[in-house]
Amino acid sequence: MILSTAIRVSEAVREAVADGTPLVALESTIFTHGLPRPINLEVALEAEELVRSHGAVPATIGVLDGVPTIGLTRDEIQRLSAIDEVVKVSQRDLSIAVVKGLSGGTTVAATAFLAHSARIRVFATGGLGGVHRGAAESFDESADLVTLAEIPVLVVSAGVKSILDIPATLERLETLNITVAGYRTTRYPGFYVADSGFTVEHSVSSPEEAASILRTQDELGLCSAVLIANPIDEASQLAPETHSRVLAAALQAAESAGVAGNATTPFLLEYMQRATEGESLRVNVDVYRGNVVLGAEIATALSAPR
Ligand code: PSU
Ligand code: MN
Repeated sequence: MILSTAIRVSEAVREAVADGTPLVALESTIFTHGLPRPINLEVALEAEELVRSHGAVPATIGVLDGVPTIGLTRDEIQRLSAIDEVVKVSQRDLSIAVVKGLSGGTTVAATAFLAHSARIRVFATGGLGGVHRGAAESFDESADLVTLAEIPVLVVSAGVKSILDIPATLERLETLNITVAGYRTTRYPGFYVADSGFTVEHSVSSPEEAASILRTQDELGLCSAVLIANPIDEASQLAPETHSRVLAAALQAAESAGVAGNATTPFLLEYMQRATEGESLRVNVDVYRGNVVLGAEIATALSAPR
């Protein structure tokens, strides 16, 4: 494993990589910025448990006191989840966080980058960053997309949140050569809802098939990510009418408040939580659980002898 001395890899993760034990990377922005306290910590720890109970080793990734860490311990996750000055660390922020000794939640971009540096192949998250509405003028597009164009990791997500411009995000995924497949569907998921109203061309039918696609990317010498878009069960989704109504209000509120840049995603998420009296939060957590389980299944399939 070629790793910079600036990066710390836990013993558990080192061993799992060396032994070929299935590993699933988990991001930390989801619990530093995406979810409110105290549920943020509960969800972060539960995600690790879900990975374990599905036969894989979790590697929660974040930056603690200026140290990018792959495989945060339970205590470290707890600390990171409770720091008031915690920053949101995307890939470009990593070096600054190290130099300044900051603690931060790593975004999908930074997490994918760090996971890859430790040879972790599978990463489960809730929703990806994408193209924001109005991006044609604001240029606000998540660095997640750019990073995934050049990091060969398999990411399980429930698509992107409908707070973003979904069709524009799908176009950018295509431009950036990021492989996308729906899990048992060609309807692209809308995070809170099973169907965003947009489609993808391909679907995969099993964890084994998803794992085969990643292996084949390697064999072909492709180095972009594989995105598996895993929809929430229709029975657990946010009611589509509620979803459209609250979404419109959240977008309006962000515009009136003049929210911009990387504060936009946390603002809209918090607004949706308040406006649905926690229902969007329940769905958010359910979506994440589903992705973590599928991530563990894919990691297991990837480690199985062929
Ligand atoms: N989408 C969610 N919840 C989140 C995020 C996205 O549903 O917490 C976080 C992820 O960590 C993602 C980041 O990588 O926001 C994207 O932020 P930005 O658009 O500033 O790149
Ligand atoms: Mn942005």
